[in-house]
Amino acid sequence: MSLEALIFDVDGTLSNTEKEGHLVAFNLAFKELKLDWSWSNNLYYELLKVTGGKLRIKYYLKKYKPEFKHDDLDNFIKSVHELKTEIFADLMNEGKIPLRTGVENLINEAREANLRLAIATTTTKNNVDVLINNTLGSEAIDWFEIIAAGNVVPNLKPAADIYNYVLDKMSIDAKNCIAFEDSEMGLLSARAANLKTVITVSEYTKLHRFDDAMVVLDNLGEKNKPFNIIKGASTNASYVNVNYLKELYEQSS
Ligand code: XBP
Ligand code: MG
Repeated sequence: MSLEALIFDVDGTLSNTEKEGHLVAFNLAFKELKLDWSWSNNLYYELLKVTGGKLRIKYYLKKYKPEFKHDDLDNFIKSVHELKTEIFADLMNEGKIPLRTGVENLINEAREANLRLAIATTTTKNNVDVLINNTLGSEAIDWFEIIAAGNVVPNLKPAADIYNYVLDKMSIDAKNCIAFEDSEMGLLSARAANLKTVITVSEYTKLHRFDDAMVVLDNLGEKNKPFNIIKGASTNASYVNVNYLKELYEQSS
């Protein structure tokens, strides 16, 4: 048994896209459509319990705008979400939303070590493309063998579907992979697909439960910016590199 592949979540894991990206894009879309919906940071913290933008809007309407009526609600939500996705791409193309600490270094090291790379996310595929394009560059899309985005499977995270889809497409066994997640929903999804998982908490997920992770870190760390271990075995490593992943992998095998 050996480590062969790394599978990354996107929102909150590769980049802090929620606060500066998705939340801003939702609110700008509502404004452009003259809807009196406005999501505060606190409200968004709650709304993030629902994965997937369209389902999140639906949940919001049911709970906070029960008086809102539309003849074809699902299609209306779809159109609001399409506008939100366009606005999100514009924000990404402004280049203001960077990758999280250590992500680029880990991806580069993993490529040098010939580890296979993939993405398993709830977000819309175009959001992944613009993020990768604006941070790692236009060729980086091809570094990922599979980019699986939420709507290719029937059930979003915390269901295992998106991870199982990736494993199936890569024809790889879960036990040869490590997943990277930032949220409890993501961890549940990865674990349901039997994946060993590294957690890097984000602003919105600090208080989540991560019972079943290999390790819980505040971020991936870099050479001169060590990570802090929130939960897990101590190590001589100060940032996540391939050697440290192998160490974690051996410990949990
Ligand atoms: C991410 C999400 C996404 C984004 C919005 O969850 O829940 O819904 O917030 O993206 P995870 P869309 O990181 O666990 O995959 O609006 O494109 O759905
Ligand atoms: Mg996430």
